[in-house]
Amino acid sequence: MPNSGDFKDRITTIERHFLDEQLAHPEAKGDLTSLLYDLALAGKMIASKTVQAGLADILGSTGAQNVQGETVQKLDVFADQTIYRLNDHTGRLACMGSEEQDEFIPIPEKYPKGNYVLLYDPLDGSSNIDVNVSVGTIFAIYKRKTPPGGPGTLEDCLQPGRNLVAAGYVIYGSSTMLVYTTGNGVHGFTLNRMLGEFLLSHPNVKMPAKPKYYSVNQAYEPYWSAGVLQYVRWLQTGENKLSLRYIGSLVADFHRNLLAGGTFCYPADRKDPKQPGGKLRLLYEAAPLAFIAEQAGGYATDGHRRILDIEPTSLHQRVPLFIGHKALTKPVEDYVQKYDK
Ligand code: AHM
Repeated sequence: MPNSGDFKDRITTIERHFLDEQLAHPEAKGDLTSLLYDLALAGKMIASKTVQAGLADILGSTGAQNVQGETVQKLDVFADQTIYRLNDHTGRLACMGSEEQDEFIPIPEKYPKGNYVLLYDPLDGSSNIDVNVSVGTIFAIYKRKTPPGGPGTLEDCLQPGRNLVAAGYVIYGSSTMLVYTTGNGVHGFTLNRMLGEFLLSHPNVKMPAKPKYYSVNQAYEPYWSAGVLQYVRWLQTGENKLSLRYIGSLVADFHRNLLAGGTFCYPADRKDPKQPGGKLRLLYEAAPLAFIAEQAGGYATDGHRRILDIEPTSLHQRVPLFIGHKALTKPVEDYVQKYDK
C-alpha cells in the first residue's frame, strides 16, 4: 500500500497546486490563482514555439514571411505579446511592465483594473535561442500601491522585492519546467507535452547543503573590482572544490544552481561605462529570482545589500547580482567591504 502522504503517489497538476495554496488563504478571491494559471498557459504557448525555433524560421527579423506566407515574429516578441494578450483584459492587473518595453504598460481603458502588478522578462537570454541553448521567462507579481479601481502607475511597478507576493520562471530546456513561489516554499512543475499539463515534479525545493558550482563570465575578470576578484578567487580555491559552469542564460544558470547547488555572479564591471551597475535588471531578473532563492534557503545580494531590500528608482534599473547557496553568496559582501574602498 503506497504511503498516501508521499507526493510521488499523487498526480498534482499545477492548477490543483495553485488552488490548494489558495485554500490556505480564506480571504483570497482567486485572482492570484488565475493570474498564475494564465502565466503557466503563457509558458506552454511559448514552449510550443521554442521547440520549433529552428524549423519555423522565427529567429529572423520581425515582419518576415514564413513558407506558409504568414508573418513571422521573433520569439522574444512573440513571448512578450503572448503574456500581454493573456493578461490585459482579465481585470486582475492594475498595470504591467516588460523587459521588452521602455515604459510601464497600462491596462487599456476599456478593461477593468485589478489589484496586482505583473512585471516580466518574456524571453531571457534570447540570443541563446539561435544556438539551441535553454532560455526562460521570468515573472514577478506585486500588489498595487495606488488605490483600487483606477489605472495603475509607475509607482505600482517600482516596489522593492520584499513586497513580492509571487515570483517564478519557466525554463525552456530539455524539458519545460515552471518554478514558482508565493512565499510558501519553492515548487517546480514539469510540462508533460503529451497531456499539455504542468505536473508537480519538484515540491518544496531547497538548495543542496553541499554546493557544486560557481557561475560567472570569467572573461570579464580584467574589469572587476578588487573585492569581486578576491571573492571569485575564494570561490575557486575554497574548501568546496567548486566547478565552473556558465551558460550565459540566467534562468538556466540559476535553475542548475538551485537544483545542484552553487552560486551565480554577474558583478558590476568597467567594461561598458554606460552600464556601470552590471547587466541584469533589478525588477525583471534579480528581484524575482532573489525571492525564489531565499525561499529555497539561499541568498541574493548586489555585493552590499540584500537584493530584496533595494528600492527601485527606475523600471530598467540594473544591479550587480550574486545569487545562490547562502554560505557561498553572502561572503561577497565582506570581500567588497574589505577590498573596494
Ligand atoms: P538579454 O537581456 O539580452 O537576454 O541578456 C541577459 C542575459 C542573461 O540571461 C545572462 O545571465 C547574461 O545575459 C549573460 O551575459 P554575458 O553574455 O555578458 O555573460
